[in-house]
Amino acid sequence: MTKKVVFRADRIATMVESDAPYGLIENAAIALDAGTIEWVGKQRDLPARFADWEVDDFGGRLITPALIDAHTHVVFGGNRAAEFEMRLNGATYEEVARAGGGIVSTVSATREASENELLDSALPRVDALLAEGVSCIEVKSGYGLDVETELRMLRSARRIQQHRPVRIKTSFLGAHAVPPEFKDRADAYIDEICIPTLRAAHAEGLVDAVDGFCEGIAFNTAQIARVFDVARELRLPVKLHAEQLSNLGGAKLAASYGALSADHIEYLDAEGVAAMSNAGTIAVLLPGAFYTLHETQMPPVELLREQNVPIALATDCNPGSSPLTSLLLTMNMGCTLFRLTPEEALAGATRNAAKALGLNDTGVAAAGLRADLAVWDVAHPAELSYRIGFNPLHKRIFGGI
Ligand code: DI6
Ligand code: FE
Repeated sequence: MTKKVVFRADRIATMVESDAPYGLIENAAIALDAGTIEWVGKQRDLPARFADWEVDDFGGRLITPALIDAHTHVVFGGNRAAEFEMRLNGATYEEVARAGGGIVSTVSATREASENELLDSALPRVDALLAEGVSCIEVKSGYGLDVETELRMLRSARRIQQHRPVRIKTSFLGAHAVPPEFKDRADAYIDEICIPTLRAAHAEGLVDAVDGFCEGIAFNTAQIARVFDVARELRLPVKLHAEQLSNLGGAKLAASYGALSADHIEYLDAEGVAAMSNAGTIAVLLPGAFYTLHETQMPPVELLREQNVPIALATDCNPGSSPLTSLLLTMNMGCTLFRLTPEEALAGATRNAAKALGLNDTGVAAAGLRADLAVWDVAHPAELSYRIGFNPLHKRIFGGI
């Protein structure tokens, strides 16, 4: 049951773009009614109409918008710990592949899993995110690579919100990898499986956005464009895994479709940044994959700043390149690995993460928006990015409760 309540705290980092760093308000109050923020400001300015509302005083704690994880693959079968161990015991890439490792092993495990099994195995990962104040998670398909399994992944993802107080946004990622049965026939896979599956998933109302993996080991820009043409026909927004391992011009292609985001982008060049800037495409940086893959090419953070491309940060939680379920650690990695400021890191996990999902009702603490908040046992918002592997969440507020 939602209720009318006024929270007080020494500080609210509203993350509203303003002259104040973090949109910070000291000696702050925030009024919530039926899951919506009614008012935010200084305690001494609280309008009289809130005077008789119940008050929750959080004292020296900090309130922020709830966090948003804008790029995950939390629904998948099995895990890849065995190949992680094999590699660290000296096995070569080929030996790992011959032992059935790599993305193909996750595809087999996902195909074998029922809808309930996929849901059950995703929930602990979701719980880890929620425990750090996350209110909204984007979840991709892409480990089925056949009609039935792609649909099953999306159905499982949508069902998460029946089991946990969280908002789920689903992205169709049929163009994630070429499945073994289509080896060397990527075009046929796009035409015979990926596009018909997208149409079926959309007809079932399972798709919020269409994603792809544009890379030498996945799909080229012409193949991605064929999928994006269908997305456009279905009036679905697009986003793209682009320039993760090389520069194929994926971000530029995505921008030409007005993409919500281009993600990874370590190898993005100035032309790609300019295209994203013109299209209003968000840069989603994924330091967990950078870390896991020992990547050394840094995303072009300075160019993104110069061209006013908003930067989001996400876990990329997946069994291969980023088995990461901490958005706070992701923020720390964004600062330490990519040299983001703590303010940029928090904006990346709130305001800009919302933009990367096309959501304008969340991501900042402002009147009229959803009452999704996090209350932290910290005095200053920089502490959220500064600590490594420590969770200072005091309370998560989802829809006002
Ligand atoms: N980029 C990645 O790093 C992952 N997917 C993607 O599009 C890899 C996924 C995996 O190895 O399971
Ligand atoms: Fe990803």
